[in-house]
Amino acid sequence: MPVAKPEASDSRVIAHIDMDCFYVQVEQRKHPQLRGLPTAVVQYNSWKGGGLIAVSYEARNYGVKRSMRGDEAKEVCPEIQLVQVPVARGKADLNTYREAGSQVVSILARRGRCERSSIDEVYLDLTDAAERMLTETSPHSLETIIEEALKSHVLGITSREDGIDVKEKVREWLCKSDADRRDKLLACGVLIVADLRMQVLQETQFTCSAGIAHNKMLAKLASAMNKPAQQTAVPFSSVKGLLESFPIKKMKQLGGKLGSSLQTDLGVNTVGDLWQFSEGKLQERYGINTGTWLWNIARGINGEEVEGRLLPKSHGSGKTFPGPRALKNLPSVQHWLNELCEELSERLQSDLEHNRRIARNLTLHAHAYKPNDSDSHDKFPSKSCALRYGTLKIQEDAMNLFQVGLREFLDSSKVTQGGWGITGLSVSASKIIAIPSGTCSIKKYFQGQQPICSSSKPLEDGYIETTEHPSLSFSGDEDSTSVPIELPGQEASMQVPYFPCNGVDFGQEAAASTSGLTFCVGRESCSESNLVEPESTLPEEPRREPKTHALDQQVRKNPSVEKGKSSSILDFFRRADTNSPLQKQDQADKMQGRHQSHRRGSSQERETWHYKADEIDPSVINELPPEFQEEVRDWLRPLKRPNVVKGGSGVSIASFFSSTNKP
Ligand code: TTP
Repeated sequence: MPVAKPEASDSRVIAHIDMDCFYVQVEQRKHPQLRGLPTAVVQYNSWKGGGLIAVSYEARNYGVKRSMRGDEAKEVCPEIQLVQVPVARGKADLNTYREAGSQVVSILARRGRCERSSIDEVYLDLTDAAERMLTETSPHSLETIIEEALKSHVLGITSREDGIDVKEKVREWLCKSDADRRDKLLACGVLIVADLRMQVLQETQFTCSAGIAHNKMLAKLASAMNKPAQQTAVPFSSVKGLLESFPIKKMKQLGGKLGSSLQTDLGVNTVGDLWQFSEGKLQERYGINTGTWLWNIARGINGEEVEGRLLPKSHGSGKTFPGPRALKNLPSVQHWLNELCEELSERLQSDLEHNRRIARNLTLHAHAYKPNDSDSHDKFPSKSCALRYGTLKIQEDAMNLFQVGLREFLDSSKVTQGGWGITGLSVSASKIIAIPSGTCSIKKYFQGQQPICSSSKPLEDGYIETTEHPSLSFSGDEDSTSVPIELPGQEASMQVPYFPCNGVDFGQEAAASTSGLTFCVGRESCSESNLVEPESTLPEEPRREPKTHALDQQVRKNPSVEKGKSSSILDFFRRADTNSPLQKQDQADKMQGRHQSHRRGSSQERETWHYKADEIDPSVINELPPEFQEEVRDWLRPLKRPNVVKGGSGVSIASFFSSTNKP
């Protein structure tokens, strides 16, 4: 029987942390009276008491399951507390849960490279921290080991039959001075994770479970083995025992067709069953890559790195329309797409403001059926295009994508003939990148702002056909598109009514965007009335209440700005850059002939540049003439970030988790 070949990665220490019944815990923190009670979070829809999406462990003890509806849960557990998931725009609003997840991530990231893999799951690479601990304070030299670490499950070392001796066995294993180096490192990982979990509990009031192993795959398997509020370690010597009887379909990426093929074609039901097949045989059957991958995972070999990523890889907003709620016409699709895009746009804006990140790709996914068509198993094709910032643009592009997908799905242009239904819609923003901070020249920064224009025209049948569109390239493959970026903020100069200005006015614009700077050069004084753009021709600004912003306050405190000194700064930029974004925008508008009606009147009177203060690298300010440097530095003063909420004082994680609610 083949044995796992030791690899360099065997000496890594990887942890997978998974929050326990996460949404329930978030709700219980909000409503402390629910702590310890059987509780479930339900989707807002009220049919049969709503669908359960998270179930507390107390409720699980009564037999309540996630697949149940609220009414069913009440039957098996009459005292269950059902909490509705927050709703916004007619759909579940997950922001509270996302923020709670971020709070946890910020704590876990203290000890090693951290990858946020879902709303409530994180991988940590603790190799460096474990090596440091082994050198400086090796477990065998410690006088006391924290209680939480002693309660760990160590596969192959502890078992239920061990009874009260378990902690002693764990202590021995943790402190074994002649252990294999890999086990010593793992023992350090166990101590570090126990400590981190205690910190999470104390600072957030949330419990979590963890797996500690030599790679991501094993750590993930282990974290689910003992829940809630416990941790499980997988020493190298226990890998074989863990995998031997592990159901093949429960392995990551084997829940679908590949796993089914292994079962039906090769008679493989557990990971151990795979051991009889050579790598060559598996390659012959499934191709070189998949064959090797299967051979490796059967032996617990997985070299996948923990990516250093604290923020999500993408943003998405979706909604399902089951049964009779299916969307059956374009106006209803448009309505819901607008809602989803508005949410997506808000999240993109927040990501930009808080994390200086922009997304470059917009994708539309849908689930659809064709009741009048015998071939109703066709999938609605996902469609992608370059992401343009601004709620209206995202809405417009998403609708275009939907219509392209629908045509393909229906395989004709009979979109108006009905006979289709949409049971799920989602929009997502991906290919997220950090805004480069090393702008090598402030002039280059300003020159780099390229406007990108789009056009679409209504067709006679009432649908939008995308015309030549430099930023729209349709593709079913999210990763295949390489597109120009329309930087956020470019549309903003056309979004809100301008205030009269003679020099610089930051009032309304800065208030509308938490980090926006508008440079407004007056050629002659402007009146408010001729600066307000007709709503019908303008892209829409996300609906926000104007608020006073640090930048705004700063400008008000700095009379030199109001006296028009900044128009000289702009003169400086304009002299330096005859190909300014403003001029490019004008040229683009002329070429496109768009917004003529509202721009004609205003562009003769003033020009507007809009930049995100956050995007300007402070180091380039030295390139400005000295008289402007201080002023610009003031504008770019960092904004305050909210503090992490602290709370909770549990001493032991298990003692925090009620165990008195068994039926
Ligand atoms: P999970 O981690 O799958 O589950 P959980 O945290 O509720 O419970 P466990 O202790 O067993 O890990 O999901 C995390 C959250 O994601 C969950 O609290 C609610 C939400 N969720 C859904 O909204 N729909 C779903 O289908 C699933 C699986 C989760």
